[in-house]
Amino acid sequence: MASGTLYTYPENFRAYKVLIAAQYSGAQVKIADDFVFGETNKSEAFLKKFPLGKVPAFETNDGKCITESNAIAYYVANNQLRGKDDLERAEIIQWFGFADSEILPASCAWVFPLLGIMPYNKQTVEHAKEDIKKAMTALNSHLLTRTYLVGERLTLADISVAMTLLHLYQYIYEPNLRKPYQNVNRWFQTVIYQPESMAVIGAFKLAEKTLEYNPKKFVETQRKTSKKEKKEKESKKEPKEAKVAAKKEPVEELDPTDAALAAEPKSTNPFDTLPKGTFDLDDFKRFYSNEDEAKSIPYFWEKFDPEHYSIWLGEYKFNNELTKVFMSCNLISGMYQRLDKMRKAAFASACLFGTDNNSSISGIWVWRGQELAFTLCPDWQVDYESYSWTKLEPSKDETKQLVQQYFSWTGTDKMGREFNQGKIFK
Ligand SMILES: N[C@@H](CCC(=O)N[C@@H](CS)C(=O)NCC(=O)O)C(=O)O
Repeated sequence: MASGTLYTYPENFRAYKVLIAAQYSGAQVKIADDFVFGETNKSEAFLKKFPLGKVPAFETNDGKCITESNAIAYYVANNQLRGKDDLERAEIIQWFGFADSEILPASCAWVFPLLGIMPYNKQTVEHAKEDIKKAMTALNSHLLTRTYLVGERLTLADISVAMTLLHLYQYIYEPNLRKPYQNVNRWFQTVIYQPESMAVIGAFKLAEKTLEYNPKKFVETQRKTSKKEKKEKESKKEPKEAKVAAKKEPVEELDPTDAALAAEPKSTNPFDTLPKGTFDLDDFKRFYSNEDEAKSIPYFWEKFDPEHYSIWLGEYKFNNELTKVFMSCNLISGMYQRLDKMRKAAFASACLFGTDNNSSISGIWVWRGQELAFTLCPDWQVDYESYSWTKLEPSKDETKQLVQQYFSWTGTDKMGREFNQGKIFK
């Protein structure tokens, strides 16, 4: 029977696969004492045995080393878990691949920002949700007529897929979100409430509410990580005497809120990560404010840097719901306020065409970068989905005309409504 030492940090869903399999088989799996993630697995001794420095990692009592959680689980499992024939064994490998490729990357992309481990990017999260939906729908159909994923008994396929879904059921799938996947829900609960699973993960609780995104959490995680890295660097560099002296000085702990706020102006404007190019937007804004459009529009084209900036037409999607002109103007001002941090590298002229109960909103936007800027920051995502966004080709005459019209507040909208009011975002 298999026996050996498992290296892992606590509550690692990958290690759970191994530990549950061992509960079924009776394999003697000892969890390594004093394991410190980021330290033990980066030590020379560990890397000698497991060159990637990843966990879980398993060392048999006679010194053989195995990595990859599915492989370790297979090693410590019994025949029932491994499948009764070649077909079942192939199917189990198929479900390992399904868990690792179809569920895991998308689950991490969705869950990790909520846990503050990764920054939030709306587009990535929306993609992840779509991917998970596809995987869950397929899984749900497969389980319509089956109790377990492979054959008639619980196998490693069930353990591996269920553990990979653990975070989703723990942090995301509140009752409404999990409702479309009744077969998966039933099966998942069958797997996790087996005595062998409960001996490892305890009494698992399905999410009652989806965890909410808190941007400060990520900043705080970053702060802790960089503080830890800094400490490590310092402790590597410093002579012993200096270390002893430093110990006497208490390290000042920043309040997380202060840390989040303090970090903001320096490092959290997403535009800071994009190359500046040659277009001095502040200079253009000044010129535009002080000069007539007859001068400022040619000035714009003279200075505009198409490699590092892009031009967009934003058109409000719900014009038929617009009533009073002043209310529509408030809609634009409100959006500008919410996008305050975007001013740093963006400029816009939004216009309201028409009159009360018959109007439309649209605008020309210019910002640093070639992508839709709103996706760069969760704070910028309140309004943008109410608009359709068209990227304009700067060299085209059509673009020149639109810039001319919107920057000089003239003309009509597509329906022939006359220009009424304009607002500049600068
Ligand atoms: N495919 C591997 C993935 C292992 C893995 O990525 N482990 C992470 C923690 S859960 C790790 O040790 N990361 C440390 C590192 O990348 O340096 C498995 O299933 O065991």
